[in-house]
Amino acid sequence: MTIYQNILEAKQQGKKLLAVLIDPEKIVLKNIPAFFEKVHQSIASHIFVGGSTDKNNDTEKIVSAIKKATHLPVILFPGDFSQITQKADAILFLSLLSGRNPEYLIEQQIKSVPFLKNSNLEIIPTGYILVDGKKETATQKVSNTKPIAQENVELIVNTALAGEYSGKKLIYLEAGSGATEAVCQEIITVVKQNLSIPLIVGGGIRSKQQLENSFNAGADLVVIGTAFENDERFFEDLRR
Ligand code: 1GP
Repeated sequence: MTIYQNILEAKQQGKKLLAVLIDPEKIVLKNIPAFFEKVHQSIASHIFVGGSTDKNNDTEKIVSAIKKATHLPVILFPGDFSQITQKADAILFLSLLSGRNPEYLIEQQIKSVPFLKNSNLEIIPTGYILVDGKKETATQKVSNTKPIAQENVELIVNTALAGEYSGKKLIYLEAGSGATEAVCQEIITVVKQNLSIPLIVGGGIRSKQQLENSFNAGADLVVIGTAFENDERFFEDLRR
């Protein structure tokens, strides 16, 4: 079964998924085995790897070490095509639908083709929607795009549906890494009501309560990075 089929099945069964986001610029290689001991005691089901930038080109090295440390699916969440490595299991093939920068709507995707066309990576077309998390995030700066205001619910819903109608297999609602305000429950609920494909939510989720709120509002998969980077004891709150 593919990783995507697994996500679809979980959605159908109402089983909620949690991805731990690892930023190759922020994790120390030698700490990976100990980090994963904690991951494995938690409800984490997926590992996302990526960041807005990877200045030292560490992604491949980090992904290789992660693959040795875990059997959880490892999915690339790349800031640009240079972060693609064959060592992962799958890639979120992202289009930044909230922005109007062709570089992140189609250029980066074209540049990634030589790395993908002969690879074994499972490619998962994903509509990526940045909403305002009340903090200028790295995604915003790097992509030179504006997030959608959380008040503009209709635009967020229509953007998500435009993604689904264009054939995206996932929609990722993103408040931005380290966001002050996570995506609010109302938005998650309305997007979920309109969407048929699985919904990912991330950015600024720091507590078990916030995680549960996002799940209850309709997120099929939640992504958390910063809260684990700041304090690995957070894994203990999320024991399986
Ligand atoms: C960022 O959605 C992810 O792309 C996770 O955000 O780092 O704020 O958890 P945090």
